[in-house]
Amino acid sequence: MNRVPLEKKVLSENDRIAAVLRERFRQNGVLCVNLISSPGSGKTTLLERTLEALPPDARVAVLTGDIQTENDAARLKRFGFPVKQITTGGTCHLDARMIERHLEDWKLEDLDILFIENVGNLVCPASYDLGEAAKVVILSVTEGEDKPLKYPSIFFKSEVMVLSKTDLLPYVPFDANAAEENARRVHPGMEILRVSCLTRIGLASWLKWLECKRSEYLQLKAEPVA
Ligand SMILES: Nc1nc2c(ncn2[C@@H]2O[C@H](COP(=O)(O)OP(=O)(O)OP(=O)(O)O)[C@@H](O)[C@H]2O)c(=O)[nH]1
Ligand SMILES: [Mg+2]
Repeated sequence: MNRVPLEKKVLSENDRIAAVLRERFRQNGVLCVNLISSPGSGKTTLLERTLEALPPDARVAVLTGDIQTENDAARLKRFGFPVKQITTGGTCHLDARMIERHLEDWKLEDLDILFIENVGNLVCPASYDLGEAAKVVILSVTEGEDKPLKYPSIFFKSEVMVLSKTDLLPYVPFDANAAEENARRVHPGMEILRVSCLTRIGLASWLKWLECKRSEYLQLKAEPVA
């Protein structure tokens, strides 16, 4: 019996579309950030605090993915920026085709930053390039310090880890230093930001990271492609 290497084919098709998206983002100077975490780690809340902190004329948009419901889009639309929900209907990750389709009626030249909130899952989203400039992994303090060791791929591929819900540290048996050590065992030198969206402590470091990333991205854009 001949076996069809379907997974490989699907992934390479995804990579092809992601490469086209990455080039479109580059040409239009759009920093695309892909937020990934387990369900409920605080992706939407971090985006709420981020959108709230931006000036009303900021050129940002959000695509937010979930298996079901438009709940996250409804939460994020309140800030007045363009937001679209991607409902996957069962698929546990976003893929590049979904991003391409949901960008159809947005003009990329009108944007500086595109946030993508992936479906809550630490496994599958790691395998799907969406054309983003950076993946950001969020680990909340209620999840256990060992998660970077158990799900290394996403911690290895993410540029930064946001350790979220740090306001809960006094109430949970979670060793934040051990979690950070584990993340850096998987990804040496990884940048880690401790953030509480409740108290807003650490939020400034996240906003600063975004600002620096955007400047760095624009500098790269200005350099000729080798
Ligand atoms: N204490 C505390 N709770 C938080 C914080 N950030 C988020 N939460 C709560 O965590 C819960 C889940 O937050 P969401 O932002 O919906 O998480 P999510 O990652 O977007 O969830 P999915 O999209 O379903 O994967 C909500 O009840 C939030 O209020 C935080 O910094 N501190
Ligand atoms: Mg969410």
